[in-house]
Amino acid sequence: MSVHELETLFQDKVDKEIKIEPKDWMPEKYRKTLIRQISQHAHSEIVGMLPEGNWITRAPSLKRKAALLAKVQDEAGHGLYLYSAAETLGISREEMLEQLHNGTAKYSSIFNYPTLAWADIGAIGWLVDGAAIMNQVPLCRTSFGPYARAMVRVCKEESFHQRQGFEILLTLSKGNEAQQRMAQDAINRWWWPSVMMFGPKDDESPNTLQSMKWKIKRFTNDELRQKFIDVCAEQVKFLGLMLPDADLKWNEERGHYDFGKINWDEFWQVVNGNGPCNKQRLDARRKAHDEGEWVRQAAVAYAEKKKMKATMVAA
Ligand code: BYC
Repeated sequence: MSVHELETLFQDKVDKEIKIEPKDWMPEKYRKTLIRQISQHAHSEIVGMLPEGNWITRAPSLKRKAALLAKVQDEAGHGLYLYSAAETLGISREEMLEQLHNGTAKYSSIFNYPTLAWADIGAIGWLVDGAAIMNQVPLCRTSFGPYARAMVRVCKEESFHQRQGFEILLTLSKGNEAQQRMAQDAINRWWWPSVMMFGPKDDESPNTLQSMKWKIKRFTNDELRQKFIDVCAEQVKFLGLMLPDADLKWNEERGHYDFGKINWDEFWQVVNGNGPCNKQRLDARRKAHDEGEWVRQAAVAYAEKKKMKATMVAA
């Protein structure tokens, strides 16, 4: 069969909602796009543990500490499922980690902002996990089987994360004046970076068109961003707090909220390594990787020992 015929067959499968599995024929660019997106997603989960991990020792109660610890552990699990899904496409975990550590692979811009107060943990849960769910629920129907299946469990856990964040902010919003101010300040700092998480506007997103055709993406960046803004504009009313956007206004005609200008210059600065915490985050990941070297060596040595014993028994 010619490549053209294979490509037609492939697209036909995608159009019929038949999942693509690792051993199926796929266009090289489809494989590359998925490796790029899934590994970026995995790195985001792993780097995403750092801003929240910062507050585990300082959570205000045992209950909050246990919930935060569980959430951060969930993120580690998500990273591992995603690395495994990417490995089925023919890239090794070592290669993906090398790309993260040498700065050639991206991870979500959002994790390059600092967590300055306890309320930031609430804002991350509500806004960052809220944005993640908005983006990830459609990924449960993405065309590549292992990615879609990994997303089902990830989304279940993310919805618990989102609720714990909202509940932290709700508690603070019912507290004293200082607590209310802390909650509002966290929302002010996390709102716009969360809106940017969905990626560049559609007319500046080089990958969207093809990814939609291959059903890797089910909605465009702008469609998901608008859904997120519509949901948050309503939810914030329950908190009695505000989103920091003077132009946020319901538009009857569009059936959506209008919103203010996004600072795309800030977004690209952060994506290109110049955000407030980019250096700190990468340094922390490299250090953890170096310090874990002995664990990897021990695991390999143990596996070899076990294999040798099994061969001796068989002989
Ligand atoms: N940050 O053509 P585009 C989570 C890059 S949630 C950095 O639209 P695409 C978590 C993009 O990679 C966060 N870079 O790309 C939550 C591309 O560059 P390259 C992770 C970004 O792929 C709570 C270029 O800009 N979620 O993990 O069609 C706690 C042009 O963009 C960003 C996912 O990764 C950004 N925000 O669409 C803990 C979800 N946005 O690669 C953890 C899966 C764009 O061409 N990923 N770029 O050099 C996706 O759905 C899509 O990859 C995106 C971007 C919507 C993010």
